[in-house]
Amino acid sequence: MAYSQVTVTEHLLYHQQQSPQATGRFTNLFNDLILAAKIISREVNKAGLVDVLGFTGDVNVQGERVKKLDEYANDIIIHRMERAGVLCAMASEENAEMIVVPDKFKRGEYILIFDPLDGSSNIDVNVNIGTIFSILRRKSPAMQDVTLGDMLQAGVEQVGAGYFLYGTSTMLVYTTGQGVYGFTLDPSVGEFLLSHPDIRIPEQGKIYSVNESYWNYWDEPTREVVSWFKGVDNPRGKPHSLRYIGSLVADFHRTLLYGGIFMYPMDYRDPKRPRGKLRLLCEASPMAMLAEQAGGLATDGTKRIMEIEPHELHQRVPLFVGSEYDVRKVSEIYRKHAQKDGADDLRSI
Ligand code: FBP
Repeated sequence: MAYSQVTVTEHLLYHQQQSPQATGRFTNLFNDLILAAKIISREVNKAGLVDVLGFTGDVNVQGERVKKLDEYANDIIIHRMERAGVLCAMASEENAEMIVVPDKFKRGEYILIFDPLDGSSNIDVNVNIGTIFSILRRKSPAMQDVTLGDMLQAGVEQVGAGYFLYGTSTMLVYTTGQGVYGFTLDPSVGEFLLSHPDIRIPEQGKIYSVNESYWNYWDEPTREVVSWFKGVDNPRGKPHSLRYIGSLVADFHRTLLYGGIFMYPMDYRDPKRPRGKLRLLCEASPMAMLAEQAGGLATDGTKRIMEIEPHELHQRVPLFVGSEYDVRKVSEIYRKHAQKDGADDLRSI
């Protein structure tokens, strides 16, 4: 059977047969997540025709004005996943606190952490946006109340991660630790069908992606990193091309397929609190698992994103993700400066 006729459920079941302790509950989780994404995709596709563009008037826990579609996507995912019967708790980029599944619903051992609509600055201008998700298993015993500790797990603890991309077509890209697979929604049959089997990131890329308008807020090492990608001192002897969409899902998707590097460095826009923008749990960790499963790397400049122990739900980190050669080059430059400053890994957390 041509691979483009393989559905996500069939693909999940096939991979589940490889793991003896599989129960089918993971597939149920995915099926409900996919239904939520189909509903969001339908709304995104007709965004200009229905009243879902613009702001709700509220401000979220990140201090950002909430977009109507962001709120819509958040509500759809929480509504669907509370009823999935396999989760005990969730965390959303839009909600300050963790979301415990009410006990009126059947619960399970899984935890879903998600960014309901990534790339919110692009929603109203019809540029690719997406939903990013990370799946964990609770650590505390099932009969006890689920705790924040169950949410604050390092990337290496993820049992699954991925994103839905709402663009020229709607895609699902995911991993359960056995490689990375891309599926495209065929609206005529309403199914995500396998379109990109076993995705591998090219070892070295030709593209770098960063918002250079923050140059004045970067420290010297970061400026040297970005300058390196504009230089010719690389095996190709040519500068990398610059591409920046401003939606992490879209910039990451291009990096996954074409190679290169996506960077969101730490910056000093807030001199008292230099930091990255992207969230560790619902953005950096899932993208790191995908990148590593596709043969790439993901760091905060020097430290592996997957090994960073989270200490708060909406913790932010610098992110450098993509082709192995390019991400290693970044670490090399940061380490050189760290050693010059006599500091060891100043930058990791
Ligand atoms: P949200 O849209 O989910 O808040 O995500 C943050 C984000 O939009 C990323 O998708 C993107 O990579 C980044 O912020 C763009 O930030 P900036 O406008 O500072 O370049």
